[in-house]
Amino acid sequence: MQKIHIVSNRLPFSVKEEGENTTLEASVGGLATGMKSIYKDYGGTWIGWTGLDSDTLDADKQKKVDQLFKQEKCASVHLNSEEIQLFYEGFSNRTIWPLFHYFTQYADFNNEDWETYKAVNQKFADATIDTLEDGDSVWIHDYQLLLVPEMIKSKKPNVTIGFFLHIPFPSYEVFRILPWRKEIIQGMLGADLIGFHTYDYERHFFSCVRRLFGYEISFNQIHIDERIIIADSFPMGIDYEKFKKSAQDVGMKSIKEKSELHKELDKYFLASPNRKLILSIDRLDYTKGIPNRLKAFGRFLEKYPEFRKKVTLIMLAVPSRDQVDHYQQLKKEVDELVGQINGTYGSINYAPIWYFYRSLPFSNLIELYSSCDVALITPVRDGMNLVAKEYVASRLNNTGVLILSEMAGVAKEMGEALIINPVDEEEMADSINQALTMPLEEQKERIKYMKERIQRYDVFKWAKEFIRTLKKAESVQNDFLAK
Ligand code: ADQ
Repeated sequence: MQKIHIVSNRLPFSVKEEGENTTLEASVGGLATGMKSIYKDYGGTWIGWTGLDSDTLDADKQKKVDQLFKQEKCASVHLNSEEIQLFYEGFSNRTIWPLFHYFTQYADFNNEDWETYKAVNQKFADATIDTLEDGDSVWIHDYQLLLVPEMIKSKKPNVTIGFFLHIPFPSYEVFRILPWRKEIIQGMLGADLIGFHTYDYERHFFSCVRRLFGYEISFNQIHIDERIIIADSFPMGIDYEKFKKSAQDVGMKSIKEKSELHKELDKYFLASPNRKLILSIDRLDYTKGIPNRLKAFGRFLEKYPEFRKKVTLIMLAVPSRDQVDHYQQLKKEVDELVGQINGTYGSINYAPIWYFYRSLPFSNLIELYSSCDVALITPVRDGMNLVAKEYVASRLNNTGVLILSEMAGVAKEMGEALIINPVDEEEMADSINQALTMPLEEQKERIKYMKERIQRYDVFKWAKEFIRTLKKAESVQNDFLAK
């Protein structure tokens, strides 16, 4: 049978240490959910980094970790502390991430980081090549591994390669800033199918290919000598049924079974029936537009004083990349803004913002999605944004309002949301007012349409559709060679 292997920066498990005991804990992220069905059904291997610093592991420990991953059909790639610093925190998160999200002023261009990025991409490619047989397919994920497609193709031309980018692909005027722009495009062009979340990212990619190399492009196919490469958009979905079912379970819980958080939410609403909750959930990342969102919420409380003491913003920020300076500065800015707004509009029994700087268990997330009247999702740039889809999927009776940034890939599929410009604080403040005063019938109408779309094109459909197009890319190539 033809196998399909998955390659991503991180494997879908984290290593957990409890005393002498080492175990693996499954990741619940969107990618892990979508890919698990694919790599199991097609008998492949998942190749990726363990998440550990190999300098801290002795030979026995490394062997043990490799064995645990092997039992799960995963092949581990080991990174030492220098590689983690220069490849992961450096080129991936200090160069590609800011540049591709249009934060050009945050992007570092450091030759040592680039050299390590190349060497680590080669490590991933070599680990993949070791597990491959002719006729197999490989699906490579995301911006940490942009060079891997070409590295595999040059050694294994008979393997069909798919690549999916989970972040935006920027316009040529931004992409051209990168000193290694040609190498990056060449790396990606090793794939037979290149996938993006939206048509805009695909269009930007084509324009870079055309302007940097002058290759012929017809419809969505790039022609390079004897090769045909397809690029297309595949908007990633969520496990819709899981969110729906979990929201139903939350609704059935007796008081005894409820979590502390849930009880607090009940108390909040009981205190006054007119109270409303707004939800904001992201990794603490400068692309997510958190300071603008907070300022807009402050402006809302200033402009619409009738909502003071009646509306609370629950803001969850998951700690992320806290070794990178820009993330440390952002944390400081967010802490100060929350303090300022709570200081200005709060009272003994009212805090305008409840701020959690931590990751929450899945069950708490569902409780929040089910309880909050408004979801405020306002990134300044975001490849897709799955939180918006998770919120809609969890609204059992179709009430609730989604306020969404036009800069998130997901906005392309969610025309019924209140779409805003994430740096326009005045517009955002007015949208919060509009959301809180929207008639129930209108809320239901809007959520219903979005829900239908999310249900139809869930994460499993997304993965299947990508694989189907990958097979098509293979036959288009074979037909071309046979002519
Ligand atoms: P992210 O930038 O991580 O992903 P997103 O798509 O919103 O962004 O996914 C975040 C995930 O983390 C969601 O599934 C959410 O439920 C979970 N999460 C958020 N806050 C949490 C908390 N406090 N506790 C626990 N879980 C929490 C990147 C790109 C996105 C793209 C995805 C998928 O930046 O644009 O949508 O990949 O391709």
